[in-house]
Amino acid sequence: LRYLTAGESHGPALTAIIEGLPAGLALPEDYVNRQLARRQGGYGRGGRMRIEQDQVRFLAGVRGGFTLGSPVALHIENRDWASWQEIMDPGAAARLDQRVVTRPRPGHADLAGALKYGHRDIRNVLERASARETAARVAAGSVARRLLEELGIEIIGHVVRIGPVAVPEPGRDEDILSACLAEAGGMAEQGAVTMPTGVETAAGEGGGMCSGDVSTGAGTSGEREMPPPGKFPDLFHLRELLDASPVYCLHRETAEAMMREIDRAREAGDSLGGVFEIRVYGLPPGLGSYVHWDRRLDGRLAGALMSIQAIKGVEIGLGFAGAALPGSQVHDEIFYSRERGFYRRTNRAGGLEGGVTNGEPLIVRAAMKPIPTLYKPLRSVDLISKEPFAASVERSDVCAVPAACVVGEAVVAWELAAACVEKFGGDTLQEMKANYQQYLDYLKTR
Ligand code: EPS
Repeated sequence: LRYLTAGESHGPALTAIIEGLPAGLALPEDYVNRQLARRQGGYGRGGRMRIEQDQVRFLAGVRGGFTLGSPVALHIENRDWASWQEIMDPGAAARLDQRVVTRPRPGHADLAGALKYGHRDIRNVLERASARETAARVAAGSVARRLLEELGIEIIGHVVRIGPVAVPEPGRDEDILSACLAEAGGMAEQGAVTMPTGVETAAGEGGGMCSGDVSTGAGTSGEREMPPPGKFPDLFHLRELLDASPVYCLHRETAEAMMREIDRAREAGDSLGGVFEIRVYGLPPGLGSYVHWDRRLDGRLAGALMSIQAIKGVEIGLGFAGAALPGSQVHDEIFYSRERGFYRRTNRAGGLEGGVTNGEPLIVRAAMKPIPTLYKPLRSVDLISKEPFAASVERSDVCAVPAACVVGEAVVAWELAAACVEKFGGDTLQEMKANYQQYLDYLKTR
């Protein structure tokens, strides 16, 4: 499975070509559009999002709503193109003398890109380096996500930090998602009933990377048995909560504080970064491989997440927190029962061991730096005149962490779908599903 994207931020459109999908996958445009709309949302976006209304158009590889097995070409129009036609014209008519950018913005690809490609107009760099490109990645990732759904694999992402404001650390033996659900109101008491027990599987007592729970020793989870694998948390309810949150944060109080922080940053002419977490449920053990460096799924996921504009760090499972703990408090002990097969009571590894999925939910987090386009001026030097100046802008996002979370879901979906295609192959979805079922049947014999 592979894909390429093309498109400038103020060019006519963004394009992606996807190759390697099985035939027979249902692929409604609405499904992709829903993810595109989520990416456009989020408190803290700038004026551009009022202009764009991203909609996908399939140009190839899909007929009657199903994939054909041929390459899928998709297209997302840039509405802003209307105001940029003369400047961005691909032909000789382009007004190359207008809206010329010679002042590199600190934190952007501007200076390095202009030096590398020999551009005297930084517009030639920023147009492609822009996070506008992530619309194409979300579209491609939605296609991957659709494939994963067919295999019973579900993805959910949520924002856990914006600037200094973070969701409270869950207590020992508490999972961040259950803590957020409880806080959402009325869920606490009914928790055990309405919240499928799979939530506990999500991060177990380790609480994944979120908990920072350094006090929990291995094997101290007592007799609290994890639910059988394959059980999900109430993703439907979690997604409803996420859709209702302008910052895509499940913890209401924190979400409000995040918005206040974004307002403050906007007033101060500043920008904010943050952290999002992606979880994936229903993964079988055995995706990815330990046999070669470039087949390790942790490396692929980290690479995919790091390739998102402004992402500066990735953690899997306990992540950096694990470096401060003794091994006995980091590794997930292995148990066996006739009914459940091999299982864990904790998920500090975040669902990956040796670069291979271990059957537990995947937990990855990514840190985004504050957007470098600031109203508050930062010092820089003109590319041509070499004169110092103070870099500032007229239009920008203050915070794009919620949007980046949706992009994160997309790129994680892509890597997982690619790993599934590698392992289960098949030219048709039916063939792929049969291969998958055979593997699941085999696992039951182990
Ligand atoms: C971006 C700058 C802003 C963002 C843009 C990414 O665009 P503009 O300079 O046109 O106002 O709105 O994001 C998108 C267009 C998008 O679809 O996410 C940047 O410099 O990266």
